[in-house]
Amino acid sequence: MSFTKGRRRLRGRTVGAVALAVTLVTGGLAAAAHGQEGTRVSAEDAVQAQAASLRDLADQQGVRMGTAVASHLLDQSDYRQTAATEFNSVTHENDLKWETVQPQQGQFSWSNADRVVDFAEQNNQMIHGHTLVWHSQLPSWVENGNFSQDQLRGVMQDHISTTMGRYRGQIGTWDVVNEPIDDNAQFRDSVFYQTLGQDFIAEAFRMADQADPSARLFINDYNIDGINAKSDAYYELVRDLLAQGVPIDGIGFQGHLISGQVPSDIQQNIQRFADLGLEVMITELDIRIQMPATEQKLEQQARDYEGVVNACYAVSGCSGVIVWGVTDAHSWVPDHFDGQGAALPIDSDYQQKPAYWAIHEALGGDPADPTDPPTEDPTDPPTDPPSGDCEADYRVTNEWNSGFQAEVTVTAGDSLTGWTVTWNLGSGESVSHAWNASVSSSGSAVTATDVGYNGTLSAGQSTAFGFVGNHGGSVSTPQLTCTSGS
Ligand code: 9MR
Repeated sequence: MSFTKGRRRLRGRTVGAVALAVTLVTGGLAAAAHGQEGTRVSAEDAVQAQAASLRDLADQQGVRMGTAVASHLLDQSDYRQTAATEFNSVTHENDLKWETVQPQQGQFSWSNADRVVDFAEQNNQMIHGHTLVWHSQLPSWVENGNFSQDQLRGVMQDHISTTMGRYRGQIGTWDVVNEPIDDNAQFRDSVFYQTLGQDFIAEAFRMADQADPSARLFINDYNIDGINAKSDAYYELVRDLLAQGVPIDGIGFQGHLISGQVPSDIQQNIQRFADLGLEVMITELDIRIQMPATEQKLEQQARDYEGVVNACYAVSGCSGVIVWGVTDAHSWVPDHFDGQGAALPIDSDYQQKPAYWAIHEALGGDPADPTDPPTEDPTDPPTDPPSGDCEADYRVTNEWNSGFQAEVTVTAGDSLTGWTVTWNLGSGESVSHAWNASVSSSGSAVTATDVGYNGTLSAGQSTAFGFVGNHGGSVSTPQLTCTSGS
């Protein structure tokens, strides 16, 4: 992925000034709901009213900019509007966890999880599924079930296949195993580890791959954002899993961070996992502050967000960032860390904070002067609608000994419901895993189609999918054909 770098002009801006500008931007997150329509608008602020949302910018760059949502808050219009406008991806904060989905053995309860999935579909958003096998928020019938090895395998199999099966084709990426290593860099002493040993991880991934072969499968944890003993343990673990042929596609760095203490080697750490051929995602980003939040602390937080987001977007194998909550009012942080809070880019009144603008700028936006055209990067996908049905732009984003990763950006000519991209593989090439598209091959001919949520595009709108492939010595540059319909 390549990014246009905007200029940072907001450094001297006061929080109050940012807040005023915010009210006027993009209908001001939830400005209409706050009855702000009558606010007087200065010339400078009127210009700012044209600033793009984070979602617009992320879509233009073909990256994920997501948020965690709670189904019960979707009743609130401010919340709904902001979740839909600012983010191109959602994650269930709690509604897809084992204790919610299968509180009693064999009794599945989908209403809360379905609400979030329906919301994402209505708003044409990606969904990152969180989570299948985790020691926490696990019902007692699993934790204290005294199951034999075979019984626990059966329990895992049933939970994974039923949950993933329900959302097959709707949820594109999944945290299959969450937090299996503890803070001492040892396997966590969960019921899964006690009963099945470390192989429970490989087994869970194989079960998930069977349940939905087109989903991208992640392992996910906190305190692995920088290079340390715990992330080293993950590095060894995933290298091992890959060597065994376990179908693991990615690793999530949760990114629950403290302002002023963000590890300086995040990019290097992302890079080493990407070099293994894995997709990396920052899955639960929040950067907490010791309260009260002062202007200075919020500026520090903005620099911290900028550092993390840029670290991800600088590495082609890092597909995006998900923040853990829509606004500070919905963050888990104040309930869990005494005296700390204000951890998200949007505050409790739906006003954008300096951190918001830092992300905005990292995504190529410049809220201080949105009329400035961004510096063109020749590798950026075209912005003019193509003349035919659609156009597909192919880019190799990573390459190693015998493998490579590529990204294809589909841009609609006229509005489309469904798309199909075809191309021919070069000699010795094959496709192993794909994401955000359903990919099949017959001989050297490859066909990729949308996966539902990314099939509807308006004229000029783009979406991206990717895949990891093998090559026989060099990577070819194919000619692609894009047609409407899937
Ligand atoms: O944000 C979630 C919070 O509402 C729950 O009380 C908590 C219970 O463990 O889980 C929080 O989400 C966690 C996520 O599922 C896994 N990574 C750490 C997150 C923050 O605790």
